[in-house]
Amino acid sequence: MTDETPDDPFHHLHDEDYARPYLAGLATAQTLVTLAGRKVESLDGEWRMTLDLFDEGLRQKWHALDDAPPSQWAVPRDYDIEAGERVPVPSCWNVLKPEWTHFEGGAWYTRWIDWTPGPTDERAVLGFGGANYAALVFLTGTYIGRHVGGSTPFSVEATAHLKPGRNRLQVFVENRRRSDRAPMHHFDWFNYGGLYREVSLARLPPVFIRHVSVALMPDRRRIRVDIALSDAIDGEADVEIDALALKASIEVHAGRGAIIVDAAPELWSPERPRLYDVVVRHADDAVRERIGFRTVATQGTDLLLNGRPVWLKGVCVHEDDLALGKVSTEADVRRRFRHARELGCNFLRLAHYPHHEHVARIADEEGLMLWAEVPVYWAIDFANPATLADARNQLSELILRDINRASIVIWGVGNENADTDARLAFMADLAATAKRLDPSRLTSAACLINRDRFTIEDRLAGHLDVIGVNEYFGWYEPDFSGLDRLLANSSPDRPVIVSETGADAAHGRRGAGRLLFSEDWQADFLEAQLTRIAASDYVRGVAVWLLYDFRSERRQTGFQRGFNRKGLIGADKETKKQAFDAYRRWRPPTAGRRQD
Ligand code: GCB
Repeated sequence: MTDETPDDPFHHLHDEDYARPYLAGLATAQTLVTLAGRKVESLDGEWRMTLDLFDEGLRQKWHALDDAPPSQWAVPRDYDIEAGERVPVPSCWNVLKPEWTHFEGGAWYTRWIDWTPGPTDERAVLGFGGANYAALVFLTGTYIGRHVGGSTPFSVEATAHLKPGRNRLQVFVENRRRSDRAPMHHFDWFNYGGLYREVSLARLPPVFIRHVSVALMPDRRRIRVDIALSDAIDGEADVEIDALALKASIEVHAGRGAIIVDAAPELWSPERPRLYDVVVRHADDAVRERIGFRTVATQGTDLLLNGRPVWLKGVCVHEDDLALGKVSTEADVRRRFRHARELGCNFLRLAHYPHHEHVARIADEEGLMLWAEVPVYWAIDFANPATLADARNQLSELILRDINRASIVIWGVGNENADTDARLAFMADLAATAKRLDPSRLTSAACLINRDRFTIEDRLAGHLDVIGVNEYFGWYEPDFSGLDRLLANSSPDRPVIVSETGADAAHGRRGAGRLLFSEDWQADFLEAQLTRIAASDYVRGVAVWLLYDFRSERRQTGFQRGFNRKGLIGADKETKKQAFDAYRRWRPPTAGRRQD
């Protein structure tokens, strides 16, 4: 990929086609290398960052400038790496300086890599955990790849571009809200920007393992192992699970191989989240993972975990932090899970986009079940093929990243999207994509309610395993009669999860009755909701909206002040509201207690 600067120094002022050189080299699920279970060099730490509201760096090709200090410039410049701010990576710029809080635009991140070449045929891959929303990657002046989609990982091969010694890595990250993106420009959370997840560099052999998937078959007596290599070669790989005395070789054709082997692992469950050490090898490459084995399925309106009916008592959570924005530390994830456990939950819905990779890893260890989803939220540009390609790619990257996580039981393909033909085709495509990439899990989405007939009614439901329903009767609607009618009128042929219900409460606001934004009404509302939900004979789970208050610019009353206040706990992640206790006391129906 070359991008030569024309001789005319003012060419960039009139060139609105400036993004053209950066269209090639799109990193997708096809080019993703799962770096889990490998040794990598971390590129986190201090980087330089320069905001770029006008895409000026792309217009002027800032990446092509050398590192010379201003004293050595022959002509003036508009960019000087050293004049950039020192910022930590991962981070979101919105929380680093008050004047950057609402910045929506681009930013240039720069750091240097000292490269000592390894064996001649070694390959080097840069791994990015997440950059919101789009990113362009440059190595010492050369454009080497880009990515779109704000919450999924991507890989860019750097083999041909790394030189012995000092290399300059630059990433241009851009978080504009646009109608053709997923999410589009209107959503109920905060639009954090930046290189907000880990960056790493992996040294890999000439042919390396791109992905591995190890899953229990529905009969729970066999394990299926799939392997995908970087190159379409024939050969042999092997899998080893010591604790099961399992060792098998896998024939690889054109870079892909699969094997099904007899095995009777102890099953992973919330009560006993047993994990096994699994090693998959190909030539000099090895991927090591800790994997739990379980099955999830539906039968009529039942949800089955390991063949047994299960009821999901859950809570939704956003990736949002007063100090860190969208950065999730391990301590933050563990706190989330501690609070979920305190509530007696066995389930979390990770709203409304893929959360950090370690969330599902820790949930595997701690025995929590997860719903993970893509931000196909509200009024997506459903008729736009590029938007579909983006959403499908985000879903594929999420699935490839987390395919070995027992905790994830549901892939969510969307949330509250208006019922049009274009939307049905778009989301049915996503549901089919999820099934194709991962037949071992269930699909769902927050579906629609017919508000004339008060029934759960959505043409998409036929394409999903589980029907999600977000409903706020008693909050956005003045009473619960709509919920009573909805539950009585609907007769779904598959399990329903109330994928959201909740009410706002400003901490400390007290009062009797339906006093909006009071802690008391939030708690009373929840109790009224849960009593009705528990009495239904087809609802198999609820995910209360939500664990913590979170930033949302749509919410500007005195009670909200830029926050959605439906948290059972405040935005400080400490101050519990009355409703926390109400939900903690509530016991879900016994799974399998049903009238059908
Ligand atoms: C919803 C949305 C969620 C909002 C929530 C609310 O239905 O799915 O993203 O934040 O309602 O608080 O209104």
